[in-house]
Amino acid sequence: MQSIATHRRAVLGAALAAPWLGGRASAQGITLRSADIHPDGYPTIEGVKFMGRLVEQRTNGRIRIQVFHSRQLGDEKDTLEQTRFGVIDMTRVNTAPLNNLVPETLVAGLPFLFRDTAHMQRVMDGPIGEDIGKGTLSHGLVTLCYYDAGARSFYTRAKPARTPDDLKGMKIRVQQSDMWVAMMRAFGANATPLPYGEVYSALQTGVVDGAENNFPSYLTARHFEVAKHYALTEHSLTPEILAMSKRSWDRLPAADRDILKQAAKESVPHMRALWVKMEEDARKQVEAGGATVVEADKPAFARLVQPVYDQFVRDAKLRQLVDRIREG
Ligand code: GTR
Repeated sequence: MQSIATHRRAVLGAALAAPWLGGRASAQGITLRSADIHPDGYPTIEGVKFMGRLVEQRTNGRIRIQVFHSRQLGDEKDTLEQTRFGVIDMTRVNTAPLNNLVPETLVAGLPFLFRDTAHMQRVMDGPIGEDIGKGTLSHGLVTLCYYDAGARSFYTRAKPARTPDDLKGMKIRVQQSDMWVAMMRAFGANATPLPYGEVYSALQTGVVDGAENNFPSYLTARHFEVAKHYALTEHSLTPEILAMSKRSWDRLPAADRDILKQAAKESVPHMRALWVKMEEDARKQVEAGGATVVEADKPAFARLVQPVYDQFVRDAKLRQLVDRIREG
């Protein structure tokens, strides 16, 4: 067993010798830097902070996690790149910005695949989630755990998207993923992929006619101020991923990796409890703030998604994942 002091010296030496290493090592220990686009207090941020407290306790303060919220380190595509190359150590992103790089991740966002939240959680917490997560490894990322992101629904400026007909010809902002672009096409809309940080002004100026997201994001990004019609299409239950840089991971001893992995796992129920509460609160707040929430014809949307599956679930690996999810 390596002593802590030896480990510290090794880490410190490595950090000095390799400036690309994200983890800041000092005589006091290692600080892992973690990125998120959401504001402080958002359940994903609180999940990672909770994980950080566990890690700090279990390593006697030797390893800490510092969370950079509110896009301080950039939008999700940027923080993913930085994490892959070890400039930062961890990032919490949605599955969508990983889709083009790691096709397994697109499965988790497929429209109307998960039957409900319990199904999504069971799948992502079990062997299927693990298999999806393995796909990130060869791209420099270790998937630590999945967090909830609720159901995504459409919100629009002029009128609610109750049916696919309402969406016809509308420009809808989507995340930067080819699968999400195809999903909009299947629903009859025109997709405009944009980073999250640009959505508010795109909605405000009419560059797009609408977007889609869960209630907590609709609230905290203030999109409800500029696109007031929220229709409960609930077309995707795509979860969030907490990923660590493989470069940072590889230089930690196995015992520390176990501590990180276990703490990430334990942060999931904490995050989920906060999420449930925030979903309810956010809905109330956007309604109080002038947004209207209406029911949508979900079966009419669900009937249109086959082309997305035909285009993206082609090879045997992805087909198997989808089949296992459906059976699960
Ligand atoms: C949120 C999600 C973010 C990001 C954002 C978006 O629900 O938490 O990670 O994916 O949506 O639409 O860009």
